[in-house]
Amino acid sequence: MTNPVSYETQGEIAVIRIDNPPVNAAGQAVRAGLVAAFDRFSKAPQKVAVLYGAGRTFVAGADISEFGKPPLEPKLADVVTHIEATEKPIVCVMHGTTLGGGLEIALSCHYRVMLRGARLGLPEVLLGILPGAGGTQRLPRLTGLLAAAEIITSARQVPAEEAMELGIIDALSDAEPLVAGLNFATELLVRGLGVRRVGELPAPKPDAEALAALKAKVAKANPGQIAQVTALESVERAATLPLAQGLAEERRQFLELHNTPQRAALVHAFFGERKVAQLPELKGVQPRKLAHVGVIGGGTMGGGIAVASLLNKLTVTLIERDQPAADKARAGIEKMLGDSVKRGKLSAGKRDALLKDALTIATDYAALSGADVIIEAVFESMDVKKEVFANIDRVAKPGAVLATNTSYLDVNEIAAATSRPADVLGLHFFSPAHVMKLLEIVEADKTAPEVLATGFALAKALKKVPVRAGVCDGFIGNRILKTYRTAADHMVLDGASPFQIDRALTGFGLAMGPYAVADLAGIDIGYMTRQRLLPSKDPRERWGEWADKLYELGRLGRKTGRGYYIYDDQSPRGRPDPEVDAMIAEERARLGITPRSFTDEEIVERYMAAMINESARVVGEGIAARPLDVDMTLLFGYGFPRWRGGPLHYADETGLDKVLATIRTAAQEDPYFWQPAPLLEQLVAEGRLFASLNGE
Ligand code: T1G
Repeated sequence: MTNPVSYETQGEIAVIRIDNPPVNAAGQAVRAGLVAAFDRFSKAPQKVAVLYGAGRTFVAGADISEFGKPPLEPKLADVVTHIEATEKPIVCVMHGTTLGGGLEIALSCHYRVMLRGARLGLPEVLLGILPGAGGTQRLPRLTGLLAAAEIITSARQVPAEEAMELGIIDALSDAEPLVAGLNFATELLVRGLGVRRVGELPAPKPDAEALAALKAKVAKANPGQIAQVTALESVERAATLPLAQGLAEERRQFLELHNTPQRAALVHAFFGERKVAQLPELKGVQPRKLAHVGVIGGGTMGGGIAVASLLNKLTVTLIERDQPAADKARAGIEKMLGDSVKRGKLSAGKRDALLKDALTIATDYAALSGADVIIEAVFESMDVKKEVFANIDRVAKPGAVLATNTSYLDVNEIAAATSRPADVLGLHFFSPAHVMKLLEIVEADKTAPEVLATGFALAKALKKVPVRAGVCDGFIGNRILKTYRTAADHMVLDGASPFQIDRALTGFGLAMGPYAVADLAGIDIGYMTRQRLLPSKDPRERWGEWADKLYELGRLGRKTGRGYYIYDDQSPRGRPDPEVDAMIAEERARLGITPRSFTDEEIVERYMAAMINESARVVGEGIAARPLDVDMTLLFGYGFPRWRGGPLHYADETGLDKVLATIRTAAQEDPYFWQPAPLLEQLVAEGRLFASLNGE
């Protein structure tokens, strides 16, 4: 392998360049290369060294793909100590995103120049670890404890100008990285300045009160996670321990965190988030042109899709059925864009320009003739969708991609309503469509590869996390949701309360429990699903009717102030309702069920077993291409905690035999619902993990 760290000289200046695309990650070869380069510099006649990165960024961190594997020498922690100890001055140039170990390398250099527009940060906590190469000890020596603790626990990327104000860098530059470095080095030579080690700066002042307040805030914002608070405590020690001891403690805790399931889950999420967009079968397939999006239906979903498109530089033509509906749709879009302005994400001028130049709202399908992709977001009814697609077929230009935003209907049947089923696919957005990251891209039987690739290209343009799904009722996410929600309903029938279930699951880390989610989405949605599935219901299926009664009573959730919970001034986020308990008790009596108690652990175990089992079916049937596709679906669309990696990563972590045992135990009470997924049984029999199906 060629050495990614090169060494050249320009007169009295040594130029050390890291060239390890795409992001100059500090893998083993870079680390070894840095040690060799600085050893060479120490012995060379050059008086000052410039360290910079080739390509789009200085080092964006340690090489995450080395995590969880046997450590390779030299360790970054030792490399930075080695760099800092150099007896001649070193200038580091930071461009792009200097993150994690990259910033730690920069902090071990004696001077730092940063390009305007560049950013820096220590995002390690997002991977379940803390900065392990001096970040928690050196950064506070430059910024003070509180600023360093805030940067590290928030993982945010600090803009160059702010880095300058905080004293993290010595100069800002508008030049190219190498030129910026050479200019600064020349100045050092002229002024005769020598080494200036961050590690030798006085320790930052203790700030117990402010840090305690920050710690409480951080713990509250990251429930269940350990890295943030551990990192903060490490920063705190910079005030009390000498550098060497502080570094040793940091290292100890880094290794501890590195060995946790949280770290493994977060690294799985990091790579999963990127891998979902890379379907092996789409390698080399060119997407079609994508500049003009047509949207049919200007309700919440259609409006959200239009806003997402507008915010990402696409032109939008939206169709509504008549002028009043078109006016309403425009008002909805204006409001959503207005909210972006309020949140500081969009300037008022830009909003006005988008509304004037990039958005057309029409009532005639003919206006769609120029659209590259047409997304239907009308009422969820097969007859309505078929009619809409027949209309689209008449006006869409040849080669336009035709998409349905259905959340469960058969995309094959919809495609058959057109003369060009190869151009049709599902694009299942999640509400609100301009906010939620997940996009299920549904491949129907006849969808052409370049049409699927266009779906992925659209997701990229909209900055969404795309997951390919096959056709079935509910695709990946809603199909799995229906199953785990059913498991929860069964536990309620058997003796748990909705409140206990939600509490147990939020304790596990879910953003919300299933009943709080149902109240938010509207109880009518679950009701409609049950009504739709009623005709195909198996006689062996357990079916509690109490939830339907809520619907019949007009208790539709938050929007009516009552659902599973009561929402009012006293409890804006909901409180349990004795009336609901009474309805459940009545239902149990009707069914002859003697309620039993459930522990929170048992609730989590069963709920997760149901989720994992259905996920295994979804993978086994090819509805999801890989286990990681299911994991990312749940992470980005269903509030599953990132630090648990997704249901199938969690299953691997828990032990598949244990999950299967839970299913078999539950099957003794209800053999119909708890049928083990063949794929789960197979993996257990072969002693393999879901991860073995994720590919390279
Ligand atoms: N290691 C390995 N691969 C990485 C990587 C990294 N640090 N960062 C990015 N990649 C890969 C990524 O998988 C993708 O690959 C390609 O680069 C482009 O990334 C001791 C232990 C830098 C802001 O957490 O935040 O230092 O999918 O698509 O949108 O204390 O990547 O093309 O095959 O995301 O332009 C701390 C993580 C590490 C930074 C660029 N650093 N990376 O975003 O491109 S821990 C991080 C990012 C550490 C020390 C500790 C972003 C980015 P592929 P991309 P992008």
